[in-house]
Formats: sequence, structure tokens, C-alpha cells
Amino acid sequence: MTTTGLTDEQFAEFTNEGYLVVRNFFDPVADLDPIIHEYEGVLDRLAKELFAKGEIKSTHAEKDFSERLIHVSQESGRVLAQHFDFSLPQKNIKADTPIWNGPAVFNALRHPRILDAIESLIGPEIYSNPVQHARLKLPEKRGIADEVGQLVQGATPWHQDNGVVLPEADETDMITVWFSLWDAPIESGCLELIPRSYQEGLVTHCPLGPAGAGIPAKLIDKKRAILLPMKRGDVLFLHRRTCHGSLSNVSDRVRWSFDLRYNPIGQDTGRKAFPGFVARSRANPASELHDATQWAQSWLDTRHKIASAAEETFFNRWSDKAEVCA
Ligand SMILES: O=C(O)CCC(=O)C(=O)O
Ligand SMILES: [Fe+2]
Repeated sequence: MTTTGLTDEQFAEFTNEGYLVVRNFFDPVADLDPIIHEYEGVLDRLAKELFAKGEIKSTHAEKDFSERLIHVSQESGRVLAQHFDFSLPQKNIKADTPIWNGPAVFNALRHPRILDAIESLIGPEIYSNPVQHARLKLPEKRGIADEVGQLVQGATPWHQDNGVVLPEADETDMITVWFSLWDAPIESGCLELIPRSYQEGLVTHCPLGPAGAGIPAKLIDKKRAILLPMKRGDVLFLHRRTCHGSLSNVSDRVRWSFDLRYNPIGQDTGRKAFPGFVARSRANPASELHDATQWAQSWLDTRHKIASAAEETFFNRWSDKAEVCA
């Protein structure tokens, strides 16, 4: 079968550097605009709901997506990020915790070109790992303080994706795919990473905020860091042990990205409490999930299960007692 997988050069670059940027990977109109349109609907419904509750004085319907989200957030004083995320938060999951698992998001998770590239990296048995986010980061100067702390709204602290999942995923081949729905220049809070840092193994992280974890600054050699401004249509592939983070959004516009993860079928996702699915299986095509409604339902079922469990679900393995965290 013909695929649009990675070239040998791209494969070698990923393997050597621990990351790969492919410019113009997507056709933005065909691949990204349907996601944007779906999210316009999410924001529209949310704005109308907040307006009906008297939390905002206008639905701001005439504004573009970014301005509308900023105005609705600021006027309501609410952090609305979770309404747009297609994963549950790592803490405080309630029966009504918002989540968005729409068909355009599901199509992005199953995008054939992404799966072709992932197939080049880990083979044809591909599981969509549930560690995944839509990040809608408000401009820092127009932001809202996050009382719950479930989604990092500002700069993302240095970390390895391996470090934010449970140890069961340490020896897996999890790959991160990051792309922006529109241009993400440096000032919007682009990613930064340390090439080849995956070679140094898993670095100690320290607990951060209510649910997150990050690598302490003293363990990061910032001189080796590079910035990764991205254009709409570009895609970044990241090794699970590549140290990375993001800058603050000092622009005037929301920085809007998706990050997805994949691992070979059968490997641990590192967040077993959340639902993944078979995105591609050449060995057993019948096991692939093609139904967006079923995918959305799997998240609602998970939310119900976690919200009604007696004990808090736990995702963090790090202790602030580690010497480097002092
Ligand atoms: O988008 C960001 O700011 C951070 C993304 C990230 O850490 C990831 O995709 O793994
Ligand atoms: Fe990350």
C-alpha cells in the first residue's frame, strides 16, 4: 500500500535529534478548517450559555474566534480551556467536567497522513494514546488566573512527555504529534526544546501545581535549547524523552495547538484510566475505531466512572522530596 509516510532522511532526523518538524504537512483548508469550524460552534454555544446565565453582557458573536474567546473569558472571569479540551483533566474530575470530543477532532486523531508518518516511526499497529490536548492559551496580558490548574495556560514548564505519564509507559515508543491551528510564532508562546536530550534518559521531574510536573531549571541546559516557531500546516513529531516546554504568549492572539500521542498497540499508555483506541491496524483492520460517536462516548463513560469512584485517580509519579526539587 502506498503511504505518505516519512522519508528516510526525515526518519533519520527524528531518530538522531529526537524531534522532526515537517513544514506544510497538512492542507490547512481541508485538514484544519473543519476543526476550527467545529470549535466555533463550541464557543458559540458556551457564549450563549454564559450569556443566558447573566455571566457575560454580550455573546460577542461578531468577533473572530480568538477575540471572542478572550472577551468571553475575561468578562466571565472563567478559565474556559477545559470546554475545548478532548481529554479530561488530571485532577478533580466531576460528573459534569466539560470535555469536547467532536467528530472533527476524531478525524484529526485518525488523519491518514499523521498515521502514515507514525507508521514510519513505530510500525503499522497504532494506538491513539489518550494523553492528548487542545491548548487554547490566552495572551498573557489578557489571561485569567487558573484556580483549578488543570490546563497550563501560560508558558509550559520544561518536561519530557515520558515524565508526565506513569512509569508503565517508560519503555514504550510513545510519539507526540504537535501542530497549531494557525501560525504560532515565537511571541505566541512557541515550543522550545533541547535537541538530542532524549539520549540522556528520563530526567527527574518535580510536582508542579495541583497536577502537573516539570523539570527543575537547574537540570536544563538552556544554552542547548532551540525555539520552534510553527506555521499553520506544519507538524512537529517529538520523542517521549525530548526535553521541551513553551514560552509565554506575549502576542495579542490565542495560541491554539493540538498535541496528540500514539504508541504501538499493546504498549501501556501511561494513563490507563483514560480511553485510547486502535487508530490503525494492518494485522487486524476490524479492530480500528472509525466511529466518532463511540469515541466520544468512551470519554463520557470514563468521566462517569472516575467521578463516581471513591478514590482520586492518580497520574503523577514525582515527589517534591527529591533533592533537586528543594
Ligand atoms: O503546547 C504546549 O505549550 C506544550 C505542548 C507539550 O508539552 C506537548 O505537546 O507535549
Ligand atoms: Fe509535552
